[in-house]
Amino acid sequence: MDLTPLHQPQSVDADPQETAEWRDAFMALLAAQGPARARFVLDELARQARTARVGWQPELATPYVNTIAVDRQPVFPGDLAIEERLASLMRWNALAMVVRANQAYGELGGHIASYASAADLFETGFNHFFRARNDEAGQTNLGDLVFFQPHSAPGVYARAYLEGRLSAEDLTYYRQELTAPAAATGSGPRGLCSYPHPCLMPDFWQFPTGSMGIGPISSIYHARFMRYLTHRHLLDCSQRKVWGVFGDGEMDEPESMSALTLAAREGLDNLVWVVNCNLQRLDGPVRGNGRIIDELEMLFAGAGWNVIKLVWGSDWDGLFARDQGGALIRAFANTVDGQMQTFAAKDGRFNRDNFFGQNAELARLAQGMTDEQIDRLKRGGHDMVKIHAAYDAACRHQGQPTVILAHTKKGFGMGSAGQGRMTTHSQKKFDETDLIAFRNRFNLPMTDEQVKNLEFYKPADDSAEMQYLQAQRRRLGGHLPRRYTACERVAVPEIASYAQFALTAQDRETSTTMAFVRLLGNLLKDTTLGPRIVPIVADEARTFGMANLFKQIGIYSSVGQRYAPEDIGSVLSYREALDGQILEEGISEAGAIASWTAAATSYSVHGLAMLPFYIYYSMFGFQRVGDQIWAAADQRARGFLLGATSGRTTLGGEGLQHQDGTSHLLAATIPNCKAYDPAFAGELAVIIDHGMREMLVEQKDVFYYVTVMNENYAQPDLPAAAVPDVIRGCYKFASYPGLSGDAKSTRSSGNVTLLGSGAILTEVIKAAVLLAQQGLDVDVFSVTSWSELARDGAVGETPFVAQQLAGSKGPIVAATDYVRAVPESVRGCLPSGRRYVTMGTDGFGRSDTRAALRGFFGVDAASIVRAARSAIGT
Ligand SMILES: Cc1ncc(C[n+]2csc(CCOP(=O)(O)OP(=O)(O)O)c2C)c(N)n1
Repeated sequence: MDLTPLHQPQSVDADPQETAEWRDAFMALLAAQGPARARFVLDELARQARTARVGWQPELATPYVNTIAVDRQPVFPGDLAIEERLASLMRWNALAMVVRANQAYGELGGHIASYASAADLFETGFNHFFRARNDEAGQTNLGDLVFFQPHSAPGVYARAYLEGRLSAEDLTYYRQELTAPAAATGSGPRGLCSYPHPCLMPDFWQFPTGSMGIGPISSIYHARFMRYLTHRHLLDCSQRKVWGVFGDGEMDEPESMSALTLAAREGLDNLVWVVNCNLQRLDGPVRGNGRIIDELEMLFAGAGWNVIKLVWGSDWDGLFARDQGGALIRAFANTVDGQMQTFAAKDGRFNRDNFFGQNAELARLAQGMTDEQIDRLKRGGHDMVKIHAAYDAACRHQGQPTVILAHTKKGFGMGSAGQGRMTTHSQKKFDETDLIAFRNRFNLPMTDEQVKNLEFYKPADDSAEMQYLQAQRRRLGGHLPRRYTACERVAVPEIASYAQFALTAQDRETSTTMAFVRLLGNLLKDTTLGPRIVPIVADEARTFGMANLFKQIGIYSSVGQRYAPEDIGSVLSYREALDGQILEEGISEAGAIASWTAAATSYSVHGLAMLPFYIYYSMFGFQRVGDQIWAAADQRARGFLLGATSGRTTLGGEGLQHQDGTSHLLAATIPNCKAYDPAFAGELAVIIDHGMREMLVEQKDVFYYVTVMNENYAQPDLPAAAVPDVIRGCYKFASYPGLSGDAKSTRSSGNVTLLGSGAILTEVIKAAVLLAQQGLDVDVFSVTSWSELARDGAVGETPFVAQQLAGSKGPIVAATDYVRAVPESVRGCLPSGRRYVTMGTDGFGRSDTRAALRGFFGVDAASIVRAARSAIGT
């Protein structure tokens, strides 16, 4: 469907005389009675039209002009001239940083054009709106959350340089994080990471945005999580805002779009997006043959957002005022973005001939303007007065999130070197003429020599500019971005108080999923820890037997429950509440993981440690939203991911798309993710307990991925001695001495060592019994974490797994419900000289019974017996 009104057929005016009468009547009404009455009458007419079914729909797109009329603009509260001079300096320092890095090492990359388009959008925020966390006078004001467009990072560094937070030397190590002296010695200039990465600059960046789309969705769920904290009386976030500056090309990402309706439904008026509509992405125009601003306006308005179009700068005000006949609006309605980009790339003369030259009315408007003036006509996103008006309106708007669609030029001010050019995204080389032109364009107080040497420029501390810069930030609470980590420890109850049922399970039959749910229910009752727990589901709570939690702790809803649930009389009835604790995200894994990230980083973003448990179909985790998990890892998340119904053969019936055999492989690639595949409830309890202590008490930046299964089987007691080994990844489960056919003889006919994890450990145990019956001595080890064993093996002198297996004998056979690469990951860590055979579930899943699937993939007891016999050569 083409959304641009440009392509809608123009209806023919059959009776201009009559049309004029209607128009005059409406204008008279507006003049006499004002806009409120005018809106009422329009609504009434619309109602009539609907009743009569005339088939009329109002256009969602408004004309290509500013939403905020000139007479509604507040007075600009700052010193415009100083702010413009400061912005020019940031532009220069950002440019110099990138060009210098690339002069030294051409491979380093970096971007200039994006920040060139976004500088005024950033600067107006920094000077007037973005509030920093402030801990002065014994009071903590936690400030706003700001998401920065990633490839505009040089601009944020450039500001931090003027603010005195980064040195000129630091800037010279942009994109040289390893070469910078601080990397080797811990002091001196530090390297600046390419994009916002809290992992790499943990005192600076708060939110990773480098992968397009993740910043936008994350910002929505952070804003929603602030509401959750407020409504649950954990932390008052009611005065704080979430700002996000994103690209217009970035809006094409499914993640950018997928939570728009959630933001509107939740009435997130604490959220402001600024979409930098420079009309270009990397390769070319975002919508060459349409208009991205119109398209986004319709999309956001349809989703329920407050939309502010910020299209033209102040120097257009006079033109619009003189344009009584509406020639400009008509001309814009016929100008597609590809053409608008060409206008950006060309000079004033070209624009006079080709834009204003389209007809006599337009030409008249441009009369009296020099080519230079035409060239300097600003788009809205480059005019701080207009930007301020838009931000101010966004801050005051209530009941809806706001998006500001800011029209800019990509590579603004880069002249012939890049402004509006198709190739500008990656432009990072400037010759001397271009540099001098840039200096002149922005009136930089620098000599030719300084410019050619790409010197960074910083005015004296006592200059009016620097005084102003610092004063504005002081007023807003201090500098940002800045990342904090201080938060109070949360006490974790003794394991026996909540997990004794799992530690001494006495062979009762249950699944690890059920054990997890019971464990979670118990933890929720702890008066200290319980309120900090955030259970998260993506419409699978019933699948995992969690429906009892609906009643117990409620599902969070910002409006409570406005209906009587069908099952109101049931003890498990569906209960939504303002202070509900469960985040039920519906069928959006992207939303649920964004929600998890917000909770998992609350310790840093809000100074309040929360503990999220997101439980999901394991196949729809790393495989589906792996990049978001990677970003959460970058943001140093602390929390639990529970991959339920995991294992390619343990989840019978569901088939290829649902059966997960790879999540442990993917989890192992994330450095701060500890992944476990426990077989038994006792192991699970020990793992969760240890994880909670690492995250909440020791405050380590780790998160846990734990797989849980839906297969019921006998749950043995966990011996206390095994506890530390469960955490390290492997413990001896049992020995099965070979049984001779002759009762008097105890001589074994060989040895074999079996390793297993998750539900497949039960097959391994069955195989051990069979092998023992055949006269073999068998040792069985439960591997709780292949990746922890492999990591230990990569650094330790004698790998832990080798120590564990030292007392065992014979070939080693390992089986899991995951691809063979998972157990293969420890091959290099095993005791030397032992044969190692791995069995796994490579290939596509199938729908059938567990038994059939395990036979098919060769991970059932019979297959393990065969593999063991073949390994020992019998
Ligand atoms: C998921 C993802 N895909 C691709 C990229 C590579 N990339 C970086 S910037 C960019 C273009 C961005 O265009 P836009 O959002 O319009 O921002 P602009 O630079 O034009 O302001 C692309 C494709 C990325 N960073 N993330």
